[in-house]
Amino acid sequence: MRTQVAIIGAGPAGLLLAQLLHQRGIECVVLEARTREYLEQRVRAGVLEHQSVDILNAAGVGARMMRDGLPHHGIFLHFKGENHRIDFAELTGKAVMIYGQQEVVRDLIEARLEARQPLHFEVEDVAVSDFDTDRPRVRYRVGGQEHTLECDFIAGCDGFHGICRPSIPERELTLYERVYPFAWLGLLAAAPPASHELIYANDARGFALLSMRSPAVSRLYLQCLPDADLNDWPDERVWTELQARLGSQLAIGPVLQKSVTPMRSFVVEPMSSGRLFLAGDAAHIVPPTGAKGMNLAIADVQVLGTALERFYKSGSTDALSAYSQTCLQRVWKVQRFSWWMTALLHRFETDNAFDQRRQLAELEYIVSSRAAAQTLAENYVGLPLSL
Ligand code: RFL
Ligand code: PHB
Repeated sequence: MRTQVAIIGAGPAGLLLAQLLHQRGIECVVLEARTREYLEQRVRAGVLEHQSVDILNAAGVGARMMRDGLPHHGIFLHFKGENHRIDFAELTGKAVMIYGQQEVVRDLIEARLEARQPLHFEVEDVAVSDFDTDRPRVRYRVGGQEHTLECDFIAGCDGFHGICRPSIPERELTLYERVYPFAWLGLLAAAPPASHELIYANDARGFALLSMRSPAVSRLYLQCLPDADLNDWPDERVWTELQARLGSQLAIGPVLQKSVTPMRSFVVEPMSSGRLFLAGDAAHIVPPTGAKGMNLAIADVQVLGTALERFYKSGSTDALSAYSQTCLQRVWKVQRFSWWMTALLHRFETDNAFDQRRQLAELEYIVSSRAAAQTLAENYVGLPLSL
């Protein structure tokens, strides 16, 4: 079997890349380890930067997002018992869109299957090789049958725990990593959100976040220990803790999903090796405080899609050679922002009273200085792709 681009992983990165290539008349095959049902149920990110919205619309998969997504023109920072609004519209002229990652994934899967383009689920033992030549190969198994796919390029969109990054010789890569001494306990609840915009809370008991998926479904997060056991967090305890940290009268409803997510910052350099290109979580992880993970995945494949288009149109490999450098410039700025939001809002076990006062002073500065608020706002709505 032959194709032009073999895409490993059907998360936002892999599926969007497939759609961008299909629009440009470039053939690809998508290989995914999980089932379609699993991908469409997996509750993860919820915030799309304004340019992610533009990219999804231009890719022709934005109709449901524009109908059901919630445009947000600001967020609240909550500290010392009060909410302070950061007005994105006024500070940047832009907005973000609340639309669940699994909805983005659902729209992309539907577009791919409707176009009758190859997307294989429950693929096993994927192995990539020969990407140091111009005939890379992907071996895999589906339903007990072995397959070999020959291609021009491989896109490693298989997430943080995928096989593509570890297939690159170790000596070629430099890893940058920071693991945080806390995690997020996430709750999806059938309860109307207590605020029409997100609330990010810095509280003496730890960070909390109120987000949402619709006017009837709340998405809530609590800072917890990295090894937190869900058995220690019955629903009632979670609600009590959320109320205390967010200082809002939350509407309580049935818990649809509860999970613990560890927090890390991670970057691999370079994001490519020969004809293998890494995109999304396969190349970098951010702590979720800045709401950037899915947006970085979208930005990466926008750059990769354009570079592949250039190659197939003109034979030029310039944009492909620059892919890693182009992405990393922006990735590091987004890493900085995600780290900064995390440091601003969480309690660190090494913090003393001085650090807590310093955090509060920074929050007070942000909500009282237009320059400081604008810095937060322009990063949150999303830095331009060319930065
Ligand atoms: P994904 O979504 O992990 O997709 C990778 C896919 O590859 C498959 N795979 C394989 N397939 C074949 N063979 C193999 N050997 C394979 N190994 C893996 C996997 O099954 C999977 O389907 O990576 P991608 O596409 O790079 O997308 C990245 C995003 O998923 C991630 O960054 C975000 O979810 C992070 N994130 C957030 N990002 C945002 O932009 N805004 C947010 O508000 C936000 N909130 C969050 C988040 C992540 C969270 N969790 C649970 C990690 C909130 C949370 C709680
Ligand atoms: C979410 O709605 O899941 C969400 C929102 C903002 C974040 C992280 C996650 O910073």
